[in-house]
Amino acid sequence: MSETQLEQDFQNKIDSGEVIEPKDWMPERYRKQLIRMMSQHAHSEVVGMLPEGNWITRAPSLARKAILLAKVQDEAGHGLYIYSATETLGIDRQEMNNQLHSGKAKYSSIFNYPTLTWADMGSIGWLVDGAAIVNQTALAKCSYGPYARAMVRICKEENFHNKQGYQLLAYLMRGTKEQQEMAQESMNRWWWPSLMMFGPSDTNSPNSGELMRWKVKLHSNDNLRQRFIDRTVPQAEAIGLTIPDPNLKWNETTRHYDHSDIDWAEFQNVIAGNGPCNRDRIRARVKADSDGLWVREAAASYAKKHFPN
Ligand code: BYC
Repeated sequence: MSETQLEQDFQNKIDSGEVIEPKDWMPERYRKQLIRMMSQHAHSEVVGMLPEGNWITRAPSLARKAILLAKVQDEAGHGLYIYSATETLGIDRQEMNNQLHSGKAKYSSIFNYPTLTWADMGSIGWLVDGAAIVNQTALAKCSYGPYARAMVRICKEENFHNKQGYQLLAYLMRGTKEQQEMAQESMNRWWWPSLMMFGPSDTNSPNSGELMRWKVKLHSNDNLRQRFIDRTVPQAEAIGLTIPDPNLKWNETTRHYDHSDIDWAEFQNVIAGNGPCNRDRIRARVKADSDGLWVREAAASYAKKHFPN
């Protein structure tokens, strides 16, 4: 069968809603796009452990510490599911890590911001995991089976993350004046970077057209961002937090919130490697990789000896 015919059949499968599995024929470009996007996602989960891990030893109570520990461990698990799902496309984990360390592969811009106060644990759970849920609920219906299935479980866990973050902030908002100010100050810092998680605006998103044609992405970046804003504003109001956007306003005609423009120069700067924590994050991951080398070598040697085939 000719390449053109194979591509046509592939597109027909996608159009009729069939799921693509690892052994199915797929265009090389589909494979490459998935590897790019899924490895970026897996790296985000693992790098995302760093800003929250920073607060485990400083959690204000045993219960908060147990919750934070469980959340950070969940993120490690998410990274592992997605790395495994990405390996079904013919790339191995070490190669993905090498791409992260060399800067070839990205990870979410959001994790290049520092966690300065305890309230940031609330903002990450509520806003960052909240944004991730909106994005990942759509990805759970994407055309690539292993990715879609990983998303189903991940979304369940992200819901717990989201709720614990919101509850943490709600608790601070019922507390002292200082606690309320800490929560608001944290919200002020995390709101705009959370909106940037959805990627550039639709008119400036080079990968969206292809990914939507292949139903990897089911909704555009702006569409998902708007969904996140619409569901988050009433939650902020309910606990007395103010969204740091003077132009935020409910629009009766569109039935969505209008908002100010996003500072895309800041976004581009962060994804180019110049955010507040980019260098620290990569340094931490390179160190973890080299510190863990002896474990990987020992495991490989054990496997070779005991399971030669
Ligand atoms: N950060 O054409 P576009 C979590 C890049 S972690 C960095 O729109 P696409 C959590 C993009 O890669 C959840 N880079 O791209 C963990 C592309 O550059 P390259 C993370 C970004 O792929 C721990 C260029 O900009 N979720 O939940 O169509 C604790 C042009 O963009 C970003 C995922 O990774 C960004 N924000 O759409 C708590 C979801 N945005 O690669 C929570 C999976 C764009 O060509 N990924 N870029 O050099 C996606 O859904 C899509 O890849 C994106 C971007 C919507 C992010």
